[in-house]
Amino acid sequence: MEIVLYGVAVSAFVAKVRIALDWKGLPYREETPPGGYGSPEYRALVPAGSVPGLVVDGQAFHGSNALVELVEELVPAPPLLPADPFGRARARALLDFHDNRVEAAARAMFPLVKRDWRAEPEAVESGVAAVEAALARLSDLVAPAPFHLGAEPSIADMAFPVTLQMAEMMGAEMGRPLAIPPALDEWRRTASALPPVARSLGIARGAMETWLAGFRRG
Ligand SMILES: N[C@@H](CCC(=O)N[C@@H](CS)C(=O)NCC(=O)O)C(=O)O
Repeated sequence: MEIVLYGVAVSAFVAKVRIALDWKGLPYREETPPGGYGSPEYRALVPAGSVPGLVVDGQAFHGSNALVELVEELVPAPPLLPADPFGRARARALLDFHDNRVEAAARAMFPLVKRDWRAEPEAVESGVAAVEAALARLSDLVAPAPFHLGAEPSIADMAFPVTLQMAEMMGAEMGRPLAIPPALDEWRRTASALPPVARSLGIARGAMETWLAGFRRG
């Protein structure tokens, strides 16, 4: 199988799929979308134009959760999802919570960093507080032991650390540190130490540092 992952290093959605591929030990090549995401050149390869995109033996796929499920079905071990239907449903719901609550709130901080955020302290406060509210909801939803779905890690753990790091770095940049609920501390440390997660955290950290430096005003 020839696998190409199209992505950008700051993206938590791309990280989710890179982590899934690394978890399986699948060989793949990672490339940035030619012409940038959404460009005609990239859409010729991945018609959706979004990242992550995955091309498997010439066939293009998109949507990070569909890509995770594809990887899981192509290579079942080691698993990314629990074996039982209830656990799988919980994992999918947590992925949805990650994408639509936590990542969505973290993503809303990007335009703030680009603007003159010093002139908009209320916007900074509400941007960071929105991520904290999503994390408070998450901590009510889960009881990590040590992972969200029990003793074994799943993609429902692995998807979060890059997003948390991204929000933390933007909060710190704007002088409003993000507070992560203490109940999630140990889970976060354990999930972050999984080697594929640690690798993507490193990739995303470097890319975020470069991105943040690009908007830093003297
Ligand atoms: N639901 C998509 C979201 C991915 C996403 O929003 N990707 C952004 C970059 S982080 C993107 O490609 N935006 C451009 C576009 O959608 O055309 C997924 O899970 O893959």
